[in-house]
Amino acid sequence: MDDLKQKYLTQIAGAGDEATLETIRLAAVGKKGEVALKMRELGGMTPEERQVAGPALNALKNEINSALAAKKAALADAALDARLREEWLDVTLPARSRPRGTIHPISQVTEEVTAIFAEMGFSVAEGPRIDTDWYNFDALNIPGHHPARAEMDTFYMHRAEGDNRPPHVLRTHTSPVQIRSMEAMGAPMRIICPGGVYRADYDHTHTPMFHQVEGLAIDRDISMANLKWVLEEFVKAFFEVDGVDLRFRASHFPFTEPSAEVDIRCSWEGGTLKVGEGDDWLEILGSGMVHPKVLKAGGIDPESWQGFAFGMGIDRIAMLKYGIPDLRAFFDSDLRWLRHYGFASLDQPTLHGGLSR
Ligand code: 2NL
Repeated sequence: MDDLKQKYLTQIAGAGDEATLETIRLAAVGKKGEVALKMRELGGMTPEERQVAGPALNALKNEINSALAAKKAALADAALDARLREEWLDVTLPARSRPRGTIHPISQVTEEVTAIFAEMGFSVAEGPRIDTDWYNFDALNIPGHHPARAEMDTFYMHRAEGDNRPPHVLRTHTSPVQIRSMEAMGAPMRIICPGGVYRADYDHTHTPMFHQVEGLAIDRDISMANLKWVLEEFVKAFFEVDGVDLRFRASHFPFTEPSAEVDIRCSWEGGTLKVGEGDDWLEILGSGMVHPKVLKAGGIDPESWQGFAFGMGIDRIAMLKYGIPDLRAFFDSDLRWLRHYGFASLDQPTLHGGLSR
């Protein structure tokens, strides 16, 4: 029995894998293994012999079984250690050697405009791109017969027959967000609303989706003087110049009274724009005092509160500031164009750190 024990414990110790271990197990303690054969011999023994041999064989069987289990566990441990040594990944390594994407000029300019107005106490408001014709038109004092409401300028959402909900449109400006903000915040308030807007128009200078930023300040005793100062600060900061002349030209919008279009002094020497010098004028935005009817539509009492508002095209001021010649390229998703006109992804525009660098 000692020979048997020695033989199998040595074999188990030397086994290099689970298959070998299984072969040893069958030969030693399997149904037809050597220990089973020995057990069969118990029948031919005297009771005295059996009393010694029986427990000894059982002990042998147990010892071999525990040696097998211990070896099996040791082999599994070794296999896991080997895998852990082989299969590793340094998660602290950068996934790519450098960022491949760039910030689109529209995103960059939106961030720049936001940073400038944030410094003057304006927060950013957002709203749905699909809105009712009441928020997009009626609340802004744009009557039913106004040409801007005509089918050709506005994308109307399809309505199934019998649908009684109010007509919905793709917003043609961000003004509906300002009406919703008036309802939600009440006076006083200072917000800008940047975002995509839609008009059914497509040629060299128009795309059916483009971007606008509108601003709205409501308080007691707000006047055109406040508007003028805010816009002057904005233009200087945005074009990164120390001084600029603004020209307010009387104009007309249904939602402001009085209304003014704003030009900035500039020169186009050698085809590049210089803001703040020269004898040319460049129109960059529309503005005015919020029409009393519009304040009322937003739930604000025009007897107690006044406001100024303005709107400008983000795509247009991006083209002017960064010398981008073709509007339609903005929406082509051409990687070469994006690498050329895009901005580094980790530089946040701030007034103190520099807007564009
Ligand atoms: C332009 C002119 C403008 C506004 C937008 C506005 C919004 C509310 C009330 C009053 Cl809720 N006004 N927005 C005012 C004047 C001009 O945009 O040329 N945009 C590109």
